Formats: sequence, structure tokens, C-alpha cells
Amino acid sequence: MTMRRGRFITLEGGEGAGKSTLLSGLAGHFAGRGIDLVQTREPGGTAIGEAVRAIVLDPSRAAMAAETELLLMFAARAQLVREVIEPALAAGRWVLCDRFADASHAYQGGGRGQPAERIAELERWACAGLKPERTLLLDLPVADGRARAAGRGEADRIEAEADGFFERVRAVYRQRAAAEPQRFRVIDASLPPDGVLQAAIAAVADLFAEPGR
Ligand code: Z5A
Repeated sequence: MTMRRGRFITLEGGEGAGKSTLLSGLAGHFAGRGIDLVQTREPGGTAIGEAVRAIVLDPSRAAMAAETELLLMFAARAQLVREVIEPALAAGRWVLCDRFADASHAYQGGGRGQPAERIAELERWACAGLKPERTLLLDLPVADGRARAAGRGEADRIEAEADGFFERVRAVYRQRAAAEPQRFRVIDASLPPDGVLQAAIAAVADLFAEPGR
């Protein structure tokens, strides 16, 4: 019997939107449905990726060029795809990833102004054609997300950006969601955590509908 490939779901959104909170709630839901789930995150998820994460988020590395930041995000992603995501999907496991390539379009494209076609080219190469089947975008006004994230101690290098940066990030996320309605589901992240979880469960329900799932 041939192995049924797993499904690839990503969570996206601005700072403090509630992705980590939702990830653990969704993982519980998948477990209850008997799904063998791999949870991971970007940048990170592998030893190499976590080392890259430490570099890109280090607030003392203010000299980092936007091009360097973009390439580092894709370096971590190339490793995660090959070491974790593709093997898991091939083994029939589902993968739930906290951020993926849409984050590079939003942050390095929208936030830093890197050209969209260059990011798309990197995505095709680094991800070897892999795209999420479903992306849940937790949408929240920038000020609300920043208020939630405040009080966590020192801001990392990206969190230290001004509000305008995060407004551009949000705008690109919303444009991408509007351009790919089959893949994206936009969730109102201002709902209480259980409301966000219920909306997310509804937004992935069709993925279980395939016969045999
Ligand atoms: N980045 C990039 O630039 N390019 C890329 O390609 C990739 C990433 C992949 C990763 O940092 C940074 O890297 C990120 C983008 C950039 N930078 N920024 N900014 P991270 O993973 O450490 O940070 P984050 O992704 O921004 O996540 P976060 O700020 O930790 O937020 P979150 O995971 O979305 O939220 P949370 O931790 O679940 O919740 C935040 C707080 O709100 C917490 O106190 C919760 O209890 C509370 N919360 C959560 N949900 C709710 C609801 N529904 N209501 C009320 N309060 C809530």
C-alpha cells in the first residue's frame, strides 16, 4: 500500500498575534483526531536553523543588511524543508509550522522593501516547490499586537522596528491572503484565545474531509 502524504499547514501574522498560543491549541485538536503531527517554527526548527535564528534576532547585530537578513531566512528554511518538513510529509505525518515563506514576503518584502520577484525566486529554489496547503493568517491591528508582545523583556532585532515597518508587514500579509483565497484563511486575532482556536479548527476542517482521513 502506498503511504498517504501528510498535510502542510502554516501559521502567519504579526508580532503578538497569538501564533504560539494557537499552535498548542491546534496541536491538541490534531492529537484528538489521531493525527501524527510535527510542530516546528521559523526561523529555526533544526540545529542549523536555530543557530541562524540566534543571529538574525540578535539585537546587537544592527549592521545586518536587508539582503543578508533575507538570505539567512531562506538558509534556515532550506534546511528545515529538507531535514524536517519533507521527510515528515513523505512519512504521512502532518506538519504545523509557525511561519514559513509568506513571512519573508511580508517582513523582508513589505518591511524591508526587498523585491517581490527576488523573494519568489528564492522561494522556488530554497523550498524546492513546497507550498503550504493551508495558511492561517492571524490578523490584528499592529498596536494591539505590539501591546500584547510588550513586557517580554528586551525587543529582538526585528521587534525593535518602528510601527510603519509592521504596518507594511500587515499590508503584504493581507494582500497575499486576498490573492490566494484557496490557501489562506484570515482569522480575527482580536477574538479571545478560544475564539481564535475555534475559528482555526473550522478553517482546517476540510483538510480532514478526504476519504480515509
Ligand atoms: N521573520 C522574518 O522577518 N522573516 C521570516 O521569513 C521569518 C520570520 C520566518 C520571529 O520571532 C521573527 O522573525 C518575527 C518575524 C521574523 N519578528 N517579529 N516581530 P518570533 O517567532 O520570536 O516572534 P513572532 O513570530 O513575532 O511571535 P510572537 O511575537 O512571540 O507572537 P505570537 O506567537 O504570535 O503570539 P503569542 O506568543 O501566542 O502571544 C503573545 C501574547 O499575547 C501572550 O502574552 C499571549 O498570552 C497573548 N495572547 C495570545 N493570544 C491571545 C488572544 N487571542 N487574546 C489575547 N491575548 C492573547
